[in-house]
Amino acid sequence: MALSRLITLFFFLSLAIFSSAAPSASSLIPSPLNKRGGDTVKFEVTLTWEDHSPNGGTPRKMIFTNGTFPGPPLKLTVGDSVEFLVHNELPDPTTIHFHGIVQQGTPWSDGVPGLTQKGIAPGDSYLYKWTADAAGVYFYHSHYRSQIMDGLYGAIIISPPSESDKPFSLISNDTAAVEAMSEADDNLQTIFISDYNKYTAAELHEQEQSANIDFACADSILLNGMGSQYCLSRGELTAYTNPKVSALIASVSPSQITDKGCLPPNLPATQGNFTFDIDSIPSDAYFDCTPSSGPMATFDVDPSQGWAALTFINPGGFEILKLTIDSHKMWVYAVDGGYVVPQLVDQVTVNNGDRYSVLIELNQAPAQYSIRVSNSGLNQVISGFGVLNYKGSYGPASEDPNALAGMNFAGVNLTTLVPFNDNKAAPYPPSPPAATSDVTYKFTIKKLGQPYGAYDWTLSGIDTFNVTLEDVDPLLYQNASTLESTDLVLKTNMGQWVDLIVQTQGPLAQPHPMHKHSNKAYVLGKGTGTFNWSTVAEAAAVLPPSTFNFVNPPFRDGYTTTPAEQNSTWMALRYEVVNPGAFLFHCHMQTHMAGGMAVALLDGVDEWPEIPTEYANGGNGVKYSKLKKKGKLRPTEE
Ligand SMILES: *[C@@H]1O[C@H](CO)[C@@H](O)[C@H](O)[C@H]1NC(C)=O
Ligand SMILES: *[C@@H]1O[C@H](CO)[C@@H](O)[C@H](O)[C@H]1NC(C)=O
Ligand SMILES: *[C@@H]1O[C@H](CO)[C@@H](O)[C@H](O)[C@H]1NC(C)=O
Ligand SMILES: *[C@@H]1O[C@H](CO)[C@@H](O)[C@H](O)[C@H]1NC(C)=O
Ligand SMILES: *[C@@H]1O[C@H](CO)[C@@H](O)[C@H](O)[C@H]1NC(C)=O
Ligand SMILES: *[C@@H]1O[C@H](CO)[C@@H](O)[C@H](O)[C@H]1NC(C)=O
Ligand SMILES: *[C@@H]1O[C@H](CO)[C@@H](O)[C@H](O)[C@H]1NC(C)=O
Ligand SMILES: *[C@@H]1O[C@H](CO)[C@@H](O)[C@H](O)[C@H]1NC(C)=O
Ligand SMILES: [Cu+2]
Repeated sequence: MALSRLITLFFFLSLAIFSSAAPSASSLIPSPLNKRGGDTVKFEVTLTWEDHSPNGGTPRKMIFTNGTFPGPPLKLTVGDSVEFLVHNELPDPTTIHFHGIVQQGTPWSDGVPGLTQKGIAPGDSYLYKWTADAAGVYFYHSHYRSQIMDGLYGAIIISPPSESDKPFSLISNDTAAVEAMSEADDNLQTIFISDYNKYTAAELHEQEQSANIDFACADSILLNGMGSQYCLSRGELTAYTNPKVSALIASVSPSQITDKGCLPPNLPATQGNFTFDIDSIPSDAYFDCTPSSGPMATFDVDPSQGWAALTFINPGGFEILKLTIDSHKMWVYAVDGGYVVPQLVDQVTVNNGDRYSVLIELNQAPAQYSIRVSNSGLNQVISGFGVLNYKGSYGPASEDPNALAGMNFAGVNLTTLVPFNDNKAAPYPPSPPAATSDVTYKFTIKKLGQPYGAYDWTLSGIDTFNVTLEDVDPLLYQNASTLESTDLVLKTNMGQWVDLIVQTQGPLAQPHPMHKHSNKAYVLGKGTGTFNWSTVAEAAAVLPPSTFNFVNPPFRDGYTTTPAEQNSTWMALRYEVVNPGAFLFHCHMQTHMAGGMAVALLDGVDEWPEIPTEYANGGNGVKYSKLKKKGKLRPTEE
């Protein structure tokens, strides 16, 4: 039945390819806004609350950024100074975070409510100012509650200076090919891959509270805001049920995944020891599946160029996604914006918040190839699709798509696939960490447990970073030397090397895509069991040498914990304190972040920054004189 399913899916694909409803990705990307480096580049966007249906189903309210979802890309060159002015015409407060941007010397522009600013009230504006320090692909997104799930995100592409060191000669000795790869990188296309729900972020949070569940069931997987809702037959769902899931659902009746392909939410094995009230939520939140057909994202590539570059970004609410491209291998050459020693793979997993840049050799027949994006977690059987469209294409790639597909709708591999190995993502050029650290902080990810809800999480192992902390006076604006250190507010000094040990708690724990604001951290190592040592040095003295990599470890801003299937797991990160300010360290699953899985790192408390007058006292970054002229912005008190 997998075969018939694929053929049916292929039929959907073909329909969408030939329907005029499918816009091409390039038509969504405005012409470059800037091409020179070292300039001040100004962006101005308005956020509005619109009726929209990205998957052809019932429209819902979504956030449009300047009239589009996803928002317009910001194209920059290393060295540019950015001014990003946002007008909030939403019914709720918001903030904008520039994900992966270090904010060196501009911590007040990091966009985290309660840490670096207050929420931008409806009707107000805010001016973010920062420098494009490093090349790569980043993205901007809402950082207020779990508001990303309402659609506030857009790409940031920072081009390197013209003569920069790229890793493409590690892929080929042919100078023409290396040139073509560099050209492809300069013209990369970004692809947001994301889960989508017909309910708003606030509605989903209410459902979590009323049913007492940690929500994890989507309607669609979108590519650049386009997709469909697919509903499988019961036979297909049964065939696609992972054996591990079968064991988990044996205790509920009926013992099956839902029509939407989801693990039922009332499972103590996955949710913990809670009392659920699943009848209190709409039946289509988890159970009923209503098929709908929306546009399919198409990515045009020109085989005469030899190579094409794509960067996948996952801004999604809770689903970690893996992808394959029919008939094509991918050279992964950048992770989280930083070049890596390239790996030739068939499959890439993109955790929430992460970016993976791949080069594809355009050496196949000129046709249309499916980009398959599938949930990688056990929580749901679901996929979304896009099209890689060769210029001069004769149509869908083959009469027998099964010959081309790497994985099925459930994400199960149909051939032996080489997946990208995150643990071997060596930075290019190499940039090793310090051999030892100055301070170690330990965290334990778990639910708080009763009397709290099944959606309340802790990262510190003690307290939840309650969303009400988003509404207090920003930590950055306080005197760091008098601020109390707690399990949720940790202090470091300038120049220190800091180790963050993140532990998950077995017997069953899902992977958590952690994200650190400001500068990147090294992933030194991961392990199973309790991290019983007080430092990495102590652990390294005892554990096998292969446990840690002090030579060329991954250097990135997203770090996903190893799932626990029995024992607990741990992950050791190391970073250097280079940028004083208040920065969040948190899970990028929006449900988990809104559930409190976060801590604040007060970096460089010994060189705590002085706040510019235009941001102080509740200011919004706009100088008073300018405002008076425009007459439209809230003035800064001076
Ligand atoms: C948003 O729209 C305004 C008005 O059309 C335009 O001036 C501005 O450049 C747009 N911003 C971006 C980032 O495209
Ligand atoms: C480049 O050529 C050298 C010498 O023949 C060979 O060892 C190496 O594997 C080649 N590199 C690539 C990327 O093909
Ligand atoms: C589950 O919670 C109840 C309290 O509501 C408690 O009596 C029971 O011991 C708990 N069970 C487990 C396995 O922790
Ligand atoms: C799927 O991948 C696994 C691990 O690489 C491999 O053992 C298995 O044979 C593959 N399945 C198929 C159908 O090729
Ligand atoms: C978060 O704060 C609110 C308001 O103070 C409180 O009602 C709620 O219990 C808190 N949640 C947790 C998990 O502490
Ligand atoms: C911060 O607090 C310390 C200790 O009370 C004090 O010495 C210092 O002057 C304060 N700094 C500022 C900028 O107010
Ligand atoms: C860690 O310590 C705990 C409690 O002392 C112990 O039960 C466990 O076996 C230890 N684990 C390892 C890997 O040493
Ligand atoms: C789990 O921990 C126990 C005790 O520390 C150990 O004997 C066992 O090998 C571990 N299992 C796994 C899968 O790591
Ligand atoms: Cu998480």
